[in-house]
Amino acid sequence: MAERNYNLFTALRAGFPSDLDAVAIETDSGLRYSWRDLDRSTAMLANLLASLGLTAGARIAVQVDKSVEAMVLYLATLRAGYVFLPLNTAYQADEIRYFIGNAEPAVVVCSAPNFGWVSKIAFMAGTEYVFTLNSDRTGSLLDRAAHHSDQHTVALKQADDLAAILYTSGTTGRSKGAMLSHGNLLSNAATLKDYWGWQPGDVLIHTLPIFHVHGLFVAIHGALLSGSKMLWAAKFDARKVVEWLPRATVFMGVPTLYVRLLQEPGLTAEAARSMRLFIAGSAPLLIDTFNAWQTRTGHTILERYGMSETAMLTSNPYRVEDGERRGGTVGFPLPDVQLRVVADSDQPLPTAEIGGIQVRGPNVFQGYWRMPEKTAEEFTADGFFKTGDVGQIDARGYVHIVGRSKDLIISGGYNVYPAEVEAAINELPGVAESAVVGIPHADFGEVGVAVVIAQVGAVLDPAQILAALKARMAHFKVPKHCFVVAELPRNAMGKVQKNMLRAQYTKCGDWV
Ligand code: MLC
Ligand code: AMP
Repeated sequence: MAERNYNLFTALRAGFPSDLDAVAIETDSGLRYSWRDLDRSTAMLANLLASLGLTAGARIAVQVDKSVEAMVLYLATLRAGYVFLPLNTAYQADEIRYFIGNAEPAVVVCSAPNFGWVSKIAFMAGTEYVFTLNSDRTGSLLDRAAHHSDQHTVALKQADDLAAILYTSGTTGRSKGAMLSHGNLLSNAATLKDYWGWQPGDVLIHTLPIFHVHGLFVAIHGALLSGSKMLWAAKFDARKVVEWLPRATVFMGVPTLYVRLLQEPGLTAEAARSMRLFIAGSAPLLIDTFNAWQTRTGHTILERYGMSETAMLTSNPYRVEDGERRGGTVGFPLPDVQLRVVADSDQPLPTAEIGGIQVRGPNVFQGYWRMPEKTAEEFTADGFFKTGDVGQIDARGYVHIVGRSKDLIISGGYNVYPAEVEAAINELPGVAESAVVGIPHADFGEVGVAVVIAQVGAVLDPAQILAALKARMAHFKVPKHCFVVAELPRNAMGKVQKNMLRAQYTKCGDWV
């Protein structure tokens, strides 16, 4: 009997419709891709990767603008059996140097304008190949792939072979690479396909970036696994989404996208008539947004909860028979996910009590790349992963997220780790100490505010501090406001009391 191939690509390919000439993707720049185009272009790129003589488990690191070709590169990496490592396009040289140094990718793909500095970093780190890929379908990657066959036999993979590494920051120290296997991703995609009722004929509006779980896995796997068409935007544009709504059935986004869509006068029940599902996640969806959406469109947003290490964990029900879709909750644990709320001792807590959220299931990652001690710390003796989120399960079984034990700001769906920003501020000349806290923000949900103490005799300019940060780190991590103060509030142990800072500066979210 032929050995079963657990390669995720095999499952995604099996979802393609029988009519390969049907349109699979339509872009905001007027391009159309058929299912056959996707099949052939993934084969050509997979053949290119296979021709490079890479070792098993080789990482393909990719920092490129969103395009269908970038998605094809992800699929081709799966198909060829290598490990995909997507990187946020906002990352600057220091950040990229760390990721490439840590992951040691055999191949790096970047945009042509960044080739100079990215290739320098990559070659210094021992990367063998650096290709370019631009959002207008140019670059050395596609030039090279053009010489390869459009037939390719999918690489044989076991369920626990790695498919992707997603870097996620830590509360202390540098980012950790979450290792996700073909089995992790496939089990989650299959569960969501069923739970959210994905079907051929669905049309997904895809506007999220494709370097994180939400846009890369949840959205793309959902559409491909069910042979559904995508309306593909290189960047989120509220007006474009409203224009597309009458042709679509599914939309997914971080809460900021819903907030921005609500500002569009064209968002009406009539415009959303063909839609069957609006999904939100990656950050808390405010109940006001949930209610306003229901009033304006007649649709109830389905909120779900997940993370890089686990893909999706919980979801509000899609089908009426599964229960009511409730705002302010992230719904029930997905069918194959075990979720518990525990005390500090890791002992499960009774209903409605607040504690740490721990999870176990086929979707939970394989560990942090080359960090066995860190991995061991994040799992309990009985195999549950400690999410770092704090929540409760109510009497009806709905999970509520009430906070985080990790010092983390989620801004417009991007994670910002105060420790990383504080370390960068503290390195600036004249800075004695700093604290970064998250405050509410109407558009991004939450934004960072930096509170800084100068060294004795030094004079600091808040605007210069922010400018210095923008020169060295992804801009979404840079606090939206900075204050230079004489002292920070501390507790008896001398620890900075971030909750007091948050309370003190919370109002400035209104004017940043
Ligand atoms: C952009 N900026 C941000 C920001 N996005 N600042 C804070 N937080 C953000 N999320 C900065 C820009 O660098 C710019 O600064 C300024 O804000 C204005 O930018 P903009 O034009 O308004 O931003 P825009 O390009 O429209 O981007 C906003 C956005 C984007 C919401 C569309 O952030 C986005 O696509 N977010 C989605 C992130 C996502 O996919 N998360 C999923 C993670 S997966 P300057 O200084 O440069 O002018 C996950 C697991 C799970 O969490 O459960 O899903
Ligand atoms: P990331 O590390 O980027 O994958 O971010 C994962 C984190 O996003 C989770 O640990 C949660 O803190 C948060 N998150 C994801 N979905 C939700 C949600 N629906 N509500 C609140 N927080 C969420």
